[in-house]
Amino acid sequence: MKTIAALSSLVVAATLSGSVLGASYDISIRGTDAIWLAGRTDLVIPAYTGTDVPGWPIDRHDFGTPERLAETAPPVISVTGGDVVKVFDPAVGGVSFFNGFGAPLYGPEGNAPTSSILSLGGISAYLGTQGALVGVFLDNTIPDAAPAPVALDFQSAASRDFTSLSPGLGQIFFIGDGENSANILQEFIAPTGATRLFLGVPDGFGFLGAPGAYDDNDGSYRIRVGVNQNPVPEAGTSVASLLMASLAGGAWLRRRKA
Ligand SMILES: [Ca+2]
Ligand SMILES: [Ca+2]
Repeated sequence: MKTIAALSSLVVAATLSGSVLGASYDISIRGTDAIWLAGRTDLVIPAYTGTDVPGWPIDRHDFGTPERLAETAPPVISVTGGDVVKVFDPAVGGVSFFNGFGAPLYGPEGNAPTSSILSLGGISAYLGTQGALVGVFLDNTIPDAAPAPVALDFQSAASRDFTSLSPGLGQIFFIGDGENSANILQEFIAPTGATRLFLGVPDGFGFLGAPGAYDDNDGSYRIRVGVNQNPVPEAGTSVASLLMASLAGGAWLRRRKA
C-alpha cells in the first residue's frame, strides 16, 4: 500500500515557452484511480472492508481481495479552455486488474477486447479497450449536478488513432500510451470552461456495466505531459540528446526509440 501510494506523486515543472507560461507534469496513475471519482469532492471514499459497500456507487467484490484496495481519487492538473495538453513520453507501466498481485498486467493501451462501462455522476460512459489510461476534463463544479454527456467511442482501432482530440467536459477519453500508429505523440485540447484535467482508469466487473472492481487493481501507469509547451527533457537528459531530439523530430513530433 505504501509503495503504491508513493507512486502517485505528481512532479510539476513550469517554464516560459514563448509568451505562454507552460507546464510539464510527470504523473503516476494508480490502478485504483477511478476516473468516475474525478471532481467528486462531495464523496468520501469508504475504507476497504472486504465486501461491497451499500450506498457506495462503485461496486466492490463481495469477498476479500488479496490486494485489499479502496478506490482512490484520480490525479489532476490545472488547465484552461483551449489549452493543448501534449504527451511528451509514451505512457508506461502495468496494472493487475484481477485477484492477485502481478501478472497478467495490462499496459496503458489496455487489453484489446472491448470494455463498455456506464456513466456515473455526470461523467460519461466509457467505450474502449479494457483498463486503458483515460482522461476527463471538468470545470470547477462537482460534475454530478448535470446529466452525463454522451460517451465518446474508442472501441475501434481507427477511433484510437487520432493525432489531436477535442473531448467535451465530462467525456471520458482514451489516452492509452499517448502515441498513435505512426508513433506521433498525441495531443488533447481542453474544452471551453475546462479548469481541470483528471487522469485515471476505467474498471468494472468483466469491464462491463457499472463502474467497479477496483479493489484488486495493484500496479500503476506513468505518463509525462505538457500544457502549452513543447517537449522538454526529463531531469538528467543530456543537452546533446535534447539537441538530437530537436533536430530529428521538431517540437511536436518525436519518434519512439527503437
Ligand atoms: Ca490484482
Ligand atoms: Ca479489477
